[in-house]
Amino acid sequence: MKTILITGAAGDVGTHLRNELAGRYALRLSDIRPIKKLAQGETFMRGDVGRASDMLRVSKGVDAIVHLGGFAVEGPWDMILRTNIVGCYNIFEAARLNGIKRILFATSNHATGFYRRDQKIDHRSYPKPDSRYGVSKVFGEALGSLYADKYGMQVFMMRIGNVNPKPIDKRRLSIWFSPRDLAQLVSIGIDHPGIKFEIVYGISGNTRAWYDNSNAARLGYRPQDNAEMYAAEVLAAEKPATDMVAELHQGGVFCSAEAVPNPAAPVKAGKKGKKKK
Ligand code: 15L
Repeated sequence: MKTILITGAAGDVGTHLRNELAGRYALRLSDIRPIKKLAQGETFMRGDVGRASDMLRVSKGVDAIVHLGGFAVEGPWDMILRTNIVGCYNIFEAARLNGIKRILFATSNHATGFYRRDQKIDHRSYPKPDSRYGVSKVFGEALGSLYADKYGMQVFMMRIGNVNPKPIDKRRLSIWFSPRDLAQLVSIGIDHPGIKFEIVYGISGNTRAWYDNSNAARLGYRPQDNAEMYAAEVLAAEKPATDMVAELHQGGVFCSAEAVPNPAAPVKAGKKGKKKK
């Protein structure tokens, strides 16, 4: 059984992935936050992506790395710089020094978020980041390309939409990524024998997708879910648009805001609305 390191494993995507991949791989989980409850086949090693020595230590001896660690939304530059840019460098460099060939990187729909919603893009589309966060994901894609070409690493770039049990609003009907489709795509990234450097979109088989995901299909990806089955319910709850920059572009509010709340973050006590997860 392969041993897979998941960085940022305490986060939302990491938590879904752990559940879905249980029993298929031995999972080494790493995060700056503690993970106390471990399932069978899981081990935990605390690590800060911003510290090169931590990344060297946590990645030793694994077969592949799924790098989810870092800041998950738009936020302050010093935070993005340390966790997403320096952090991304640290994990690629640790992989190279430890002789780990295969690395999967959670890039994002926000690497291309300034494409308009009436445009269809694919894995060859030029990046159009919508935020400092999006820029950090483009940096990760460029770094992965360098490590593939220069050091022969096998690099799998997933431009992830929104991982959630259900799509949460109109924009997410286009970019929803169900947990089981996430697991399928990640397994392709880990096990496909022919990966050199690939970019794929991390979305389910959504009718309203803005992406031509034929590169993922070529590698065997067959999504089982489609956000359309939730469309009536989601659209009925949708509030009229007020931010036209957000409304026109694929990245939504990342295109207009200086900080974006994490849609998966727990709602604080006393605040209106329900916890999303
Ligand atoms: C992302 O890249 C974020 O990590 C996630 O929290 C969501 O905001 C998602 O994009 C999205 O666009 O919904």
